[in-house]
Amino acid sequence: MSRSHVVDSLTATDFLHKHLEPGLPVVVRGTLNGWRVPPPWGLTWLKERFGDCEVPLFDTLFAMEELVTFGDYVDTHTGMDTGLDENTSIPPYLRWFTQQSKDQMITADEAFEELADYWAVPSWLPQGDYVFPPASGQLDATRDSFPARGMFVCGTGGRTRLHVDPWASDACLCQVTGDKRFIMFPPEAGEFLTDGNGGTVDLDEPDGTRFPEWRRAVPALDEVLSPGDAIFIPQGWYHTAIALTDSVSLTWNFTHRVHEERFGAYLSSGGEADPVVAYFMSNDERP
Ligand SMILES: O=C(O)CCC(=O)C(=O)O
Ligand SMILES: [Fe+2]
Repeated sequence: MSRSHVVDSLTATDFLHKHLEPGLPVVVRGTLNGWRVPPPWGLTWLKERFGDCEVPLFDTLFAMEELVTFGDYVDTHTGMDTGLDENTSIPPYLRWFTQQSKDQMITADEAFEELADYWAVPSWLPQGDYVFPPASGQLDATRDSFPARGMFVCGTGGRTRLHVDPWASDACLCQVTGDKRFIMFPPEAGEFLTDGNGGTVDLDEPDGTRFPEWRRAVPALDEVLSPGDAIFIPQGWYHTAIALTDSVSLTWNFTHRVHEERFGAYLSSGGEADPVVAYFMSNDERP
């Protein structure tokens, strides 16, 4: 496996030409260490701020299961300090998203407002020229809303099953607390990883009947993200993540102007009906 996708620093120009345009992932080590409150952010510190907030818990993909308080989640599902082994049960996953559809009741908007001064978007990401969310000026994920912008918290063993991100969009994930293993496959591996009916293999419990060739898919990236690291997840790449310790990440999705055509094709082939797309693309739905 080539490791050219792991770097210790990155310029905006290199990011644009070597990663964003061609759709190639990159892990940038330590790129968040200049934050006003540098990683790691302690779970106790977060609980002091947000302990009473109601937050949604999810399964290992994107199915919402229950609402609890942030404090209850931290008390119940983190701090075991057992280390990850085959006996570790899979805790639910706290995904606390800012507003991204008209009907969303629970949002992380106030929490993001409170944290806005404490962190910064990686310096290599574009500051403007986004087509999704649409904006004529600059956008900054610390202050502006993005699709799937959220704080992801999980105890050791928490995971996100293999998937491709929606909305024909790219994503950035900042690892704030703990270690998280990220495994990625290029879009071409879809031939082995999917069943042709919208199903993607669960690498933790692969169903060899539905996905007879899943073993032929070769990961192009298998890296542990530590506090201070960030990863770029290009559209179409299959990815799965597992928390090796209690973990906190900040993440959001976007489409830059260089992929305007791809996004246009997505919109005209039914994407416009997606509630998240509708929320961001129509002026009357957003505040
Ligand atoms: O950090 C994770 O658990 C996975 C993040 C991710 O892939 C997503 O939210 O789309
Ligand atoms: Fe994802």
